[in-house]
Amino acid sequence: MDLELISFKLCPYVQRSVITLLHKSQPFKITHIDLHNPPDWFKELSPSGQVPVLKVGGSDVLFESAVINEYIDDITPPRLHPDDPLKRARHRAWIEFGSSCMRDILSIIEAQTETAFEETRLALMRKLERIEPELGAGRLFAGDDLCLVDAAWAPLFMRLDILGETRNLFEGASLDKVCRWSEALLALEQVQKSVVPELRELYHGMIENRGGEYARLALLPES
Ligand SMILES: N[C@@H](CCC(=O)N[C@@H](CS)C(=O)NCC(=O)O)C(=O)O
Repeated sequence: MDLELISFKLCPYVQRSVITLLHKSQPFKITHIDLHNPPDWFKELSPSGQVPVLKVGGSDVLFESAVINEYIDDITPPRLHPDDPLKRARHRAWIEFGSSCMRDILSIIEAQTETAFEETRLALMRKLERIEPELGAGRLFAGDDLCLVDAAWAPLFMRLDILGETRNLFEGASLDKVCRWSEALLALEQVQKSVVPELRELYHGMIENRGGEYARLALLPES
């Protein structure tokens, strides 16, 4: 199957699909675009104007990371989604929840005051506390084998890890299992290889451009 993933180097949603493709050892081509100045062919291709987009067989087009990941999973057995319909629905729900946590990270980065920063940080911590009891004794979300929830959450943990280098975002939160899950995910080869080598620098650049309190306190040199 001829697969081409249209990407923006910083995009965590694209990264979800890259993790799944790498995990499945499925060959694919990746084409990075500049989302701030998207080429005309991309505007034609993507109904939402967003990445990821997956071109299949040169002509068919898929969009939305959760849908793309399910398609990749469907065509490359064995499945990473549970067979049981109720369990599968619950996994889909936690993937959606992961997307909402990803948006919370943007709110943290964009917070313009220390109070807003703290409010947005705590809002995300409260959400992570909701997934904590879902985690069992295994290393990953549903045991020791990777599932699509893992692929969806690893990009979020990678960004929290970078942000955490200069400010402890987990302060005051009871998230032992979430932290263990994050560590296990970030140690996986398919996760480490799912981003460009310069991701950290690009991410810092993006944070500085947003000009929030986090950038002022954690990244910019004191004047
Ligand atoms: N719900 C989408 C979200 C994708 C998304 O937000 N992509 C961002 C880049 S990380 C994007 O393309 N933004 C450009 C825009 O919204 O115009 C998914 O899961 O695929």
